[in-house]
Amino acid sequence: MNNVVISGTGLYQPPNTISNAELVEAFNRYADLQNEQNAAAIAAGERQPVPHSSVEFIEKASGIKQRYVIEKDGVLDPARMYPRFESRPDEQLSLMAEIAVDAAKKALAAANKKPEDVDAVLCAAANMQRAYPAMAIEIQQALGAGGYGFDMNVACSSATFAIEQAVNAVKSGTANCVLVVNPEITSAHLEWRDRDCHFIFGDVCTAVIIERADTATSADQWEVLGTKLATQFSNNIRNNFGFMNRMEDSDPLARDKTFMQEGRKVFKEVVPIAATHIEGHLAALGQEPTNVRRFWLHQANQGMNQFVIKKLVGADAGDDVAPLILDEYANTASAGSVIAFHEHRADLKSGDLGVICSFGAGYSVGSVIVRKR
Ligand code: CO8
Repeated sequence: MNNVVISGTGLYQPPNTISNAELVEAFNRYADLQNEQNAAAIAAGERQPVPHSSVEFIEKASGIKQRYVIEKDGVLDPARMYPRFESRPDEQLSLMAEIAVDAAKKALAAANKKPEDVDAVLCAAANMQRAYPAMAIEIQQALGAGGYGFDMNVACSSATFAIEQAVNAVKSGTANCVLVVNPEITSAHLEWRDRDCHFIFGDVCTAVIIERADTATSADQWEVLGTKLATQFSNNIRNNFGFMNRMEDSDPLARDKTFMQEGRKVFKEVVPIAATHIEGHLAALGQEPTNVRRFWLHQANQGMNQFVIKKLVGADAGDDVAPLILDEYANTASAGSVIAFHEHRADLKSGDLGVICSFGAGYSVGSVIVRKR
């Protein structure tokens, strides 16, 4: 069995930001427009008016202050309220592959690796742009990597679940160097017209290089001590968009064809699942939560992360223990914990222990325990 390290990470950051103020302003214009158009039905009590959103609510309930998006104008157009993407010819790189290639090149440079050193590409994200051919194979070709590639989806836990596949492949010797990419174009599957969730998500792509410890040459290496995955079925986060919709004669624009959640139930149910999972994983490796120098947690809600850390170490989570990136990026589905790891690890010292942990739809939870070399 080979020892395995994470030897580099990369981040694609979209060119546009939307502040809460801009988002709320556009949403409230949309609400006013709807209410004007439906004034008679509202006055007759046949329809409820669309209520206004508020910056104060968003910041207090979630901790999110802004989000990055690939396309901004369509989202902020009250007559549209979703991004504008142009369809591309089959010969052109798809949008998911394009942002993944950008993040992958940065991760390869950080890991001191060439594309031809990579012998597996895993494209792991909460939604895929198409069914086939796999985006991972498109990315493999665009980079000039070897070996094989495949797509996989475990919603918000896609990145940690892919890291486990990569770690096992390298450990067993079926691959030497694996690229995991997480292109999350969440703006395309968020319902921007729903006040309860319009503020939640942002676009981004992360990339991680996982390789044999004896081939790693980068200055910043993280030994993977263990990975642990778990799932438990729940309908509380759901999206019914899929290839069967047409055959079912269901409306492709119906509310259930984009992200839906029972946010409060998710909050309550997922916090104990995540805390128990991390504690169990650390215990299996003979470690206590208080031995962990840093937790890079899933970035869905500031309060959720505070509760998870309180359950684990019995204290409030400062940024030094569990850094937050969701104020800047919002929830980026599977990429959130990887962005936190990417941006908040430079100050750790050799021997320091860290936990990367995702949790979300499924339910799913995945943890990766690492030690700085
Ligand atoms: N402005 C003003 N008021 C609002 C707004 C708003 N924008 N939204 C809701 N309100 C109101 C509600 O109507 C409600 O009013 P009332 O009390 O009169 O009924 C009140 O505010 C409170 O509403 P909530 O109970 O919904 O508020 P919460 O405090 O629960 O906060 C959150 C809502 C922020 C959504 C919170 O519940 C949360 O973050 N929960 C956890 C969610 C989570 O972790 N989800 C994981 C999802 S991500 C994932 O797994 C990946 C999925 C795949 C990716 C999909 C990409 C698109």
